[in-house]
Amino acid sequence: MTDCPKPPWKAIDRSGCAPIEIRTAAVDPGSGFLKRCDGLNAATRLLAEASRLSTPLAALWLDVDRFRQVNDSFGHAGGDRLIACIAGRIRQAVSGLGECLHMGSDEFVILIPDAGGSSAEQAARKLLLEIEQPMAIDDIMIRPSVSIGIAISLADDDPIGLLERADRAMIDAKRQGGNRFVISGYEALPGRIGVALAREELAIESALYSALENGELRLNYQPIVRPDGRVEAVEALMRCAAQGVQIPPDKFIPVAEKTGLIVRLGEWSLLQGTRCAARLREQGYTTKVAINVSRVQLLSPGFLPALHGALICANVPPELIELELTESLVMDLSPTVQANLRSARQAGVGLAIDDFGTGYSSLASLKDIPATKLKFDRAFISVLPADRQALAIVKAMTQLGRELGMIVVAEGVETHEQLIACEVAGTDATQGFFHARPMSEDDLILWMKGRSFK
Ligand code: G
Ligand code: G
Ligand code: MN
Repeated sequence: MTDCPKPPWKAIDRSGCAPIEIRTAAVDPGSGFLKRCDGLNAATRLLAEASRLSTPLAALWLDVDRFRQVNDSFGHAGGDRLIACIAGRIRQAVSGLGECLHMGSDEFVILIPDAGGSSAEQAARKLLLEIEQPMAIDDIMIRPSVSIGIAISLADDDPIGLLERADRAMIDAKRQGGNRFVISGYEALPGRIGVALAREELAIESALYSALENGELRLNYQPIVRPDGRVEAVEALMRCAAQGVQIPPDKFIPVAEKTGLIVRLGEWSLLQGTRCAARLREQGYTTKVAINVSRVQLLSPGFLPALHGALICANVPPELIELELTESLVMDLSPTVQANLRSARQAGVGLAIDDFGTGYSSLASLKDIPATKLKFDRAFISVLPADRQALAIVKAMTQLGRELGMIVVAEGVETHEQLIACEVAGTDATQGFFHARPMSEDDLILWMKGRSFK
């Protein structure tokens, strides 16, 4: 490490700190991966060679997706095992092709001589396939993945510039959800607006962490009411305050989904929501609690244990819990998502398709999900009763839901006329500001007590 050229390394270290020491325990001792600064030497050497032979040198920058989540969930020993396993898989995928460097923590660089764009893409595809095989940590199967940035050397390139471009492309791959590669030059380069948005997202991410730690998350509940006045269910809606200032859910949910934090937030809402169902039950109400879940949560190997854990902790029958699945989730049913949904349903938990009618391919997916409830998007309701076409669609969707044996709910009912229109169309229940706005758990109990039905 004595000849490690510090200033250039600092330039590509996003944390701005001194280069991270390689934790040798994290690296497969047999991997033969080069150390961080030896890596720069290798890049310098290979680039000089490439320039002499007039052949391109490809740099692939890999960063493990959701590594922080693995560390948080399984501790550093679990994180180290993941890194060692991924190092082994990288070696397997690129053996003989080039040199591999462990940049420290969860980052790797692979240098492939005489490789242009298509060879580098081929290597990246192979890496993604190899790395995403399931692996077990503490009896839980996880599917690791990486984000890859690719840069191909240019004439008169310098090693730092090459690696920086690969690193930037990797960040773009991560922004697009990870488990993919981006070739430098094709990334959506953040302009000034992009930078401002990125900063806002970082601020929201940091606020979410502190809200989790400081108890600044809340669930509010909005009733879903049957025509006879009975409360069929309440929908749990997450609220987040950072030092007293509310962040709207349409801002923080997408950031939480992008960063993987939604998994922790989702586990928290499962725990809170089931506890609220238990409290309602103690008060004599058999009202269901509907909890929103994102696709990212359903892809997480910890989803079912979290659901079962929440049910056990709260001691509520699974029939009192419903999972609300947004249509974007429903449109993209991977085998993992489907298996998790089926297991939840088999355990007795209800499944509601949320915001129905606003996306694509929703009809096809209806038959693939064992859903128990269909919720129309409020776009159809807000134009009632005047819009005859919307009314006809609401009637047809109600009939469809009924025939599939689902409870049919209209969302976003704000006026008495809209309520009547929905009831004429035959919906089983309605939700919206007309009945009540989302409210705190204590307010919900008071609101329920003020009604004549149990
Ligand atoms: O009140 P409203 O603005 O709360 O909610 C906006 C959107 O945020 C909802 O449509 C819902 O999909 C999403 N949302 C609210 N709470 C949660 C939650 O606990 N988990 C997830 N995944 N999404 C939520
Ligand atoms: O999860 P879902 O997409 O269904 O989220 C419900 C959202 O709809 C929440 O943001 C909630 O605050 C909002 N909402 C609930 N009732 C009404 C309503 O009557 N009108 C409008 N405009 N929004 C509503
Ligand atoms: Mn919802």
